[in-house]
Amino acid sequence: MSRIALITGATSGIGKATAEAFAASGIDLILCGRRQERLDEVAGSLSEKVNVTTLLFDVRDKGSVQAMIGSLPDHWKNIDILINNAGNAHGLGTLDEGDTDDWDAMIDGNVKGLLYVSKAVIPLMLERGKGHIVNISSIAGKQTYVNGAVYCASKAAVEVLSEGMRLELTQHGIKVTNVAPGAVETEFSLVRFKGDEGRADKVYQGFEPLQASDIADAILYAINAPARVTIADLTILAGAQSAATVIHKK
Ligand code: NDP
Ligand code: 8X3
Repeated sequence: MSRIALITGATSGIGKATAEAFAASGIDLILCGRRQERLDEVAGSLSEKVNVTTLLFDVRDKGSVQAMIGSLPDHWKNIDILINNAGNAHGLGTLDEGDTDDWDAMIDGNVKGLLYVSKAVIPLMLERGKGHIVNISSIAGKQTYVNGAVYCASKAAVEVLSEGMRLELTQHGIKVTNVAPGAVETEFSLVRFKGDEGRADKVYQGFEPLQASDIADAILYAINAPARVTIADLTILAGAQSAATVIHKK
């Protein structure tokens, strides 16, 4: 029987690439995001390979998270793999000049949203005595950088939550993997810089950034490890990157 994965943030970047990699491996998909058109597009192309369903919700809305995941038909509630990927950075600047709406978006989405989705899915895994949760953190969760305090704090929280989840869930047959990517060329910088394409493009110039498919490959490795192996933590940097903000550009 094929496995079922629920992926948040499946409309773009790492989440979308993970959906593609999972479909190629025969894993059925519950794709989540806030843009129905994008969800339909991804579902349309992947449903030729595997069974796909979509859920439209904002991870920050706990009522909607519970209601949408709760509304899945019984078969789809047999979630084997949860990819907690939805998230973004909003803005890059000092705390004194920071926009509190940006802080809310990062803390509410990257931290509380991940918790709300996990709270909806963990009981389903506990009932079955198996599962695998992959949390997408960041190198920013391990190394704080100038002007990134709130985003870095939100990802540091993901690192801690991965550890906390592993402590709680390993005894119940549920694995937890924390994935911390470096610079991946996605819509991440476009969102961070509020649609400023020039500024977003500049982030990835002068070196070869990671592609979303590189992270998807690592996730696939973690979820396909034998039962005796838990891949607890993966940090994946670009080839030219030696730390969060140290990138050797040409
Ligand atoms: P993208 O902007 O390309 O994708 C972000 C995804 O998250 C989209 O599918 C978006 O879907 C979804 N999303 C964002 N906010 C919400 C929300 N409130 N509710 C529901 N879905 C939401 O960026 P990436 O693919 O790069 O980002 C994916 C994850 O990887 C994030 O957690 C990010 O922090 C992390 N990361 C990214 C790195 C990078 O360099 N790109 C490096 C390290 C970590 P929609 O808009 O349809 O809701
Ligand atoms: C995204 C990578 O280092 O730009 O998490 O914050 S970074």
